[in-house]
Amino acid sequence: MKRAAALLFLFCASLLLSSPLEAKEIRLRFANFPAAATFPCIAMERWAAEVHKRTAGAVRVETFPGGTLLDAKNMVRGVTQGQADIGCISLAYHPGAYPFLSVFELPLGFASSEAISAVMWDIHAAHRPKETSKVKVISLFGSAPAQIMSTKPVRSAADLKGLKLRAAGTLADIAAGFGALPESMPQSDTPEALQKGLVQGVFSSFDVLQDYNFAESCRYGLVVDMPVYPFMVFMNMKTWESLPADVQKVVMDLAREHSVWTGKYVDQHGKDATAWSTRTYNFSLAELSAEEKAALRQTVSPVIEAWKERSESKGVKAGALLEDVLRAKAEAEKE
Ligand code: DTR
Repeated sequence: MKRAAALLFLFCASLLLSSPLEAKEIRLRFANFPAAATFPCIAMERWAAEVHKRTAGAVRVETFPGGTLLDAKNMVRGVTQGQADIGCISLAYHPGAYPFLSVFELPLGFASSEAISAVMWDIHAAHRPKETSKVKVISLFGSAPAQIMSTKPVRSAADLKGLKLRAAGTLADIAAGFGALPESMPQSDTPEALQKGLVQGVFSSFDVLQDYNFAESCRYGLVVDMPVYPFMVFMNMKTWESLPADVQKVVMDLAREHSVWTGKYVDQHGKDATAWSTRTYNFSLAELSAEEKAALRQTVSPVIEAWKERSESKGVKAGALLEDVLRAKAEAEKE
């Protein structure tokens, strides 16, 4: 009997010894709305690979691009209700929901996504606004500055008047500000709108020329260097709290670095996509002079006052926030 008990004990011990540290694999479901080739999804795949690597395989991230798990409209509700552990949104699709973070939709003259993505992370980390308190923010980045892509020749600010443009959020107000006719819709609805002639162009960053093949219909482009579209990647709070401390550390150590990585990627990819469009579809690109860009920004500056009123009515110290952002911008653009 004693012998049997000893053998049973040794067997159990060997079992325990062989795998006590191999904790059960953590599986995270990451939902995203645009097509897999687009920069928000390229960033998602990079984040998944980095987390898997940096946790020595303890965490496996399943990615769901193209709205295959949650689309743009249902992303926030779906993640907070646990249909996915992680989600990505373009803040411009949620007017009024982010009175603090929508400061990054304003015409503040950021020249690159790399710079604004660093500033977005630092300002959010410093202020920790109420609007994101129910989720865990794990990355913040911008698209590259928005430009004009058009089915009609556009070479000057005057050519923008009366142009039916796809846009979203404050960028739609800005398009109206320079006399265009904005049609607000998620990026994923734009291909159909172009095909049906509902819009004559797109007001977004140039990466979509290639990633959504918009260059096939939009053979003309105008560099206006208007604001970026800000994005937020966030985790369900229960999922976050369920993660072991060492995994939480990996995620937060990655956060700012990955936000800037995404900015660098989309800045370069926009340039590559423009070159690809010229090679593939003889895409014709014009650019406003620095003076014309400044004049256009002045024309649309009333959106800043309108934002201040809206955000102050929701408890945001808008003036102080704007000063902080412009100070951080000057620092970031020095780097
Ligand atoms: N147009 C903006 C931002 C944006 C730029 N590139 C992509 C690619 C996929 C989705 C969105 C974007 C927007 O609609 O958010």
